[in-house]
Amino acid sequence: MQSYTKSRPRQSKSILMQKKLQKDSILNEYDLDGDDTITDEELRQAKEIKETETKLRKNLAQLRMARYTLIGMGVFTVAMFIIPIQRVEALADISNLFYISGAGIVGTYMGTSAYMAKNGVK
Ligand SMILES: [Ca+2]
Repeated sequence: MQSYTKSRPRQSKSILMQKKLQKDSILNEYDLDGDDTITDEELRQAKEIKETETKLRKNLAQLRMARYTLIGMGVFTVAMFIIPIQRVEALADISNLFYISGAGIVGTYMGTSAYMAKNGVK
């Protein structure tokens, strides 16, 4: 009983006391409506926003990868016309792998983006 009454005030104090943020806290961005109070709803919304931003960044990175792979394949193909024929023959095995892996990257990107557009980005 003694320990119960002893711990009770501490518990109610933590419920009643409002948490304060330091000035320019990194959590300020979660206060979406700017009323200096971070509600559970705002935290939930902020979480959704962060998740969406992460998805967009990921999509952008994949788009860049596919784009640069295509550009790289184009540059490689053009370079084949310029460099001497012995070197082209020496590079034949590598260039086959290069084209196959490049087409794989671009094809996978197009397939997944078409799939995600059909089923909603999740
Ligand atoms: Ca708020």
